[in-house]
Amino acid sequence: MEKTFLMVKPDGVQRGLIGEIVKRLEQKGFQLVAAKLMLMTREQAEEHYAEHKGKDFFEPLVEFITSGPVFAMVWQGEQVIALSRILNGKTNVLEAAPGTIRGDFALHTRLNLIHGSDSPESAEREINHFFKPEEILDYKRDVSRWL
Ligand code: RTP
Ligand code: MG
Repeated sequence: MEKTFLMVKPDGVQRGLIGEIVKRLEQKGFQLVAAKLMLMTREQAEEHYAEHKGKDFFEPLVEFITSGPVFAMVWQGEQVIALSRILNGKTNVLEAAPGTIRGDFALHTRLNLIHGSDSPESAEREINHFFKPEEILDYKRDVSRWL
């Protein structure tokens, strides 16, 4: 089953949107397999966003992402990498459609609430960057057992 790395950014944590974002991913049908609230170090942030090094938004981005706790998660499901990015919405605030997390809640292209891996290679790298293998759980969801 495909896995991806998703992270509520510091603005989402501060605005109390962790629950709203997790709810949307659960409702879509994805399964949460790891999660933790953490502070990203500058080194972690620079490595996480290495592809953007040299761009004008790199330094403000690193400042923003290290400014407070983030909620790091691993989700699994069919095509979760591409489908979760559709739930997140477009990066450009002017293109993020209503109904998406960014479209419904974000006012800014940088302060855009959520990160999602953009390819299978990024997902593997980012999951390994933020989680130890033993922090990622392998379990079956069976709602009928609990009702
Ligand atoms: P993410 O990596 O956070 O999931 O977002 P993304 O793929 O949609 O966007 P990406 O191009 O990877 O950019 C990473 C993050 O940098 C900030 N950004 N600011 N022009 C700007 O000011 C600008 N462009 C990008 C956003 O926080 C974006 O999510
Ligand atoms: Mg990206």
